[in-house]
Amino acid sequence: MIAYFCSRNFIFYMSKRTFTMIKPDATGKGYTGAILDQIIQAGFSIKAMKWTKLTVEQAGLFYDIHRERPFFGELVEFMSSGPIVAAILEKENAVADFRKLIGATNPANAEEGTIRKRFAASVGENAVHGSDSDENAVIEGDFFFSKLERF
Ligand code: 3AN
Repeated sequence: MIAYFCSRNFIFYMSKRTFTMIKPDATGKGYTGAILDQIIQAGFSIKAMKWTKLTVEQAGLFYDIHRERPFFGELVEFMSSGPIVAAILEKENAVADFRKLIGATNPANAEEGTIRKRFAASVGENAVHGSDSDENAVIEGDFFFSKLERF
């Protein structure tokens, strides 16, 4: 993590890492290679990666923050319906730059050329996950990877 100092003596932090998953819709349609290629071409380097499948319980734990939302059941069912690729990615300004690369949650609102615009079908099945904060990037990376599995 890098500390940046601005003129009014505020200190803020910009993490170099984010966490992503390629979701079951995208792995099932054979988009994994193309999505990884777009991520790497955008300047992210892979610091940890695994191909795995979540149980309903594991998907529920990962998305615990959304437990009260109306789409929670649908979300955990979908996220445990097939294989996913989980990865820790590194780049300057990783969280914000990756959110930009993937596009809006609803692919219908995503900018042209973003991963969700290219590969996602709907707001529920939207091809990729990207952490929404530095703090969640650490929590989500720790959910999937031990110290031995990352560098
Ligand atoms: P994002 O993944 O863009 O950060 P969140 O955090 O609002 O979006 O939602 C987490 C996940 O929940 C989304 N990636 C999507 O799969 C699912 N989701 C969000 N909104 C809906 C919805 N209205 N209906 C179904 N699933 C949704």
